[in-house]
Formats: sequence, C-alpha cells, structure tokens
Amino acid sequence: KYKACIFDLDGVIVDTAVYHYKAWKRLANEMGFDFTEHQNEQLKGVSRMASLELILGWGQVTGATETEKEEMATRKNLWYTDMINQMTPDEILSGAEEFVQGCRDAGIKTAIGSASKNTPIILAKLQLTQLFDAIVDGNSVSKAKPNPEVFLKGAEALGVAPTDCVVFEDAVAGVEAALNAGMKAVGIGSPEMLTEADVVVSGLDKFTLAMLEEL
Ligand code: G16
Ligand code: MG
Repeated sequence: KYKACIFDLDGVIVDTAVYHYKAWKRLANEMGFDFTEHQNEQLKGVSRMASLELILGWGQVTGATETEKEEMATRKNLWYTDMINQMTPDEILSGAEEFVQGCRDAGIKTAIGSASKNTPIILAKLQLTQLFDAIVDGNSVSKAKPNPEVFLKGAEALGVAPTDCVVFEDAVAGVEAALNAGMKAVGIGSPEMLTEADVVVSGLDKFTLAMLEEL
C-alpha cells in the first residue's frame, strides 16, 4: 500500500557518524577542548553549521566571526572528506542494500533524504547511487530537520503523495521531520530514544516488506 520509502543516509544506510566525530573532535582539540561520544549523539542529523554552533558552545568558544566559523567548518569538512573518500561498499550497514533493492523489486519507489552535503560522494563510494530514484540532500534543502522540507521534496521528486511515503530515520529530529511531513516513520536505533516513531528496529536487517504493510 505504501508507494515510496525515503531513507536517511547517516545512521540508516551507512555509519558516517564515526568520521564526523573524528573530524569535529580534531577541530575541538585544535582549539584546546574536547567532547564526548555521548555529546556527539546530539550532532546526528544536524546540519554542518548547526553542529559547529553546538560544539563551540560546549567549548565555551565565544566571539568567532561568521568568516571564522565558515573557515572552521571548511577545515572540518576537508578532514571528513579525506576519510569518506576511503570508504568502500563493505561499510554499507547490514541489510540496507537488500531492503532497498527489495522495495524496488516490489515496485516501491526509493529516495535518500539526508542533511549531508556530502551525500553524492558517499553514495558513489558505496556504489549505491543507482539504487535510489531520487536524492534530496543538504545541497538542495535550506530548512533543517525537524522541518519536513527534505522529505516533502523527496516525495515530490518521486511524484508520490506524502501520505504514501515511509521514512527510515535514526535521529529524533529526523523522525519528527517525517511526521511533520505527514509520513510514517520507522526509527532505526533504540525505542527509548526514538519514542515518536511508528515502529523502531535496530537496523534495516531487522525490517521486512511485510512489516511495511502493517504500518
Ligand atoms: C548527516 C549527519 C550529521 C551531519 C549532517 C551534515 O545527516 O547525521 O551529523 O552534520 O549530515 O553533513 P555534511 O557536513 O556532510 O553536510 P543525515 O541527515 O544523513 O543523518
Ligand atoms: Mg541520520
């Protein structure tokens, strides 16, 4: 009954959070402070500049100009892209490729809905670009999750009504964005965190087309 599945990238298809963490940590360390992996959880699904603001807050760094902030974000992104350029299809999360292919085989359209401006390069490295009928990412949206823009644009690109879409998300803000779009939300992660999702599984290896029909 659902006509499209829209997938978040980081945390659903691949775990790039570890690389984001390493690069942000390096930036923080160069400024003389550190932050924990637990704090890093708060950066999931959050845009690059909003992530930087949170990190500067943790380090009590005040007074940086917009130009300096742009320079910091660019520096972090260079370290980050150095790491993601080394990625291989081995890093695709368990069951992700199989589930997306299963959707396609069942006539369900597929899209990526990510906050990341690096989405095209990540999908290319994973050799997954062709698996998606539409790709909406940080290069084409201006309003961050929980604003529904990214998923509404995905539905529009697929030519499917929002109510016919199911979103797969690992971030709280992403689940909210899906619900704000009038879509169903499958949480990828822990039920304690993703309390608003219609159903939560630990990964796409634990989700089936039969479960999709029951949403
Ligand atoms: C991802 C990550 C975020 C990251 C954001 C922007 O979102 O979860 O941590 O800050 O993309 O990434 P970039 O700096 O590459 O533009 P998503 O929506 O794929 O989970
Ligand atoms: Mg995510």
